[in-house]
Amino acid sequence: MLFARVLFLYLLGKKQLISELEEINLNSNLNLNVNTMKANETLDMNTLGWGQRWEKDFAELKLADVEPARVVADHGHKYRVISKRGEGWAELSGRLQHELPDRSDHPAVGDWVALRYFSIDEKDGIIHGILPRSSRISRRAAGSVPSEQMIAANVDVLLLVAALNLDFNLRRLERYLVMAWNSGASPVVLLSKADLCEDPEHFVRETEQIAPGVPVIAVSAIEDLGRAELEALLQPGMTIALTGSSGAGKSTILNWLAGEEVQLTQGIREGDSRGRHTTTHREMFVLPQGAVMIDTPGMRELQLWDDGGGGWSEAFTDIEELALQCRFGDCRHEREAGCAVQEAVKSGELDRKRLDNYRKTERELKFQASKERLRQRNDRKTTGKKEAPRGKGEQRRQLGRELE
Ligand SMILES: Nc1nc2c(ncn2[C@@H]2O[C@H](COP(=O)(O)OP(=O)(O)OP(=O)(O)O)[C@@H](O)[C@H]2O)c(=O)[nH]1
Ligand SMILES: [Mg+2]
Ligand SMILES: [Zn+2]
Repeated sequence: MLFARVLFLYLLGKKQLISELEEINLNSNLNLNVNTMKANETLDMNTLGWGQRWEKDFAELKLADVEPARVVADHGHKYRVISKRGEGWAELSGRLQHELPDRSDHPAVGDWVALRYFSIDEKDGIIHGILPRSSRISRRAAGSVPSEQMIAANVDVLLLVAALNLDFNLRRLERYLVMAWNSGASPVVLLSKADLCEDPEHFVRETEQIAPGVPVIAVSAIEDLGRAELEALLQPGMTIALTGSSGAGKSTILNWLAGEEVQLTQGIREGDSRGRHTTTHREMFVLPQGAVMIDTPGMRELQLWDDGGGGWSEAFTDIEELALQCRFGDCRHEREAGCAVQEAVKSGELDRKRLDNYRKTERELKFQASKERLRQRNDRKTTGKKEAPRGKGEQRRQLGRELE
């Protein structure tokens, strides 16, 4: 009796899911011929970035009747996923919804999931497991309580796109670099629309100053500039994501590299060079060069998220290196004698605005971390749960150790 009831609810839920999904009626947005696949034909998951590093974690889920699938678009509670059968729709199992109260633990674009198909000839199904993430691109969600909003998962290289027009702003780029260093992905700065700029090399040098150890490439999709440097990053199996302000030219870069219009683009506003928020959700594409690329919507203002892993300070290694030469170990770089940081500001080696931004970021993230700790403590009081899992910074160090 109970079984019949469960089966009924399951079928009802499934029917509802499918009718809602049909309404959305999206085009296939992948550069893979998933729509022309013949019966019994299967996709090679390696083209989507699958490989040995995922197989072990997948086996450890110990789930029966599941196949690996990758989330390629996030439509709120429904996901577009690609598995060996091609592209389909998926929803998170009721059990996982219950076990994962934090929205940031729900599937995000780029995630590898364990998919159980509805039937032997369908591509749609239910997600019963999510593999641990190798990196997490995230920001702070809107709202007074600090919480994490996922932008993309399992990204190897994060392209920070900033246009060389009136909207160009080094301080904003610094914030994007903090996000990148917090994520576990390797950052690369793309200075886009180089055709609009008299001297792109000047901006490349300026950007290099605030992005120690990060490659900076000037590109123009219109004039096909910087293609070779960019294509060198597009190795098969790699996952690359685009982020940056609205109108920076992210989707244009994707189309340029894909060699066709896979993503919609739109003119920016006259006057302030701001974008119109054309891309509205994150989507993943396979490029002809073999890499997987994730396009994301531009953000109005980037609110940083930090889990306390401390990765963010890697965005300011120049200041941290200077600080090592301060006379006092606990120097706050204000008015202390023998402060190497203040000396560098005086000599012009370090821009004061960069030091200000470093301080501002530190304050912002410390404040956020203390609020987050308070929230976790309160949560533990009510749920009786143990300490939260390790932060990204620690995860990345762990990954580094494993690769050594
Ligand atoms: N001159 C010039 N214009 C460009 C270049 N790349 C993009 N654009 C223009 O910039 C505008 C915005 O481009 P999009 O690619 O839609 O920008 P986006 O970053 O995806 O914006 P959102 O989806 O809103 O986040 C469009 O009008 C593009 O034609 C370029 O290399 N040179
Ligand atoms: Mg876009
Ligand atoms: Zn100092």
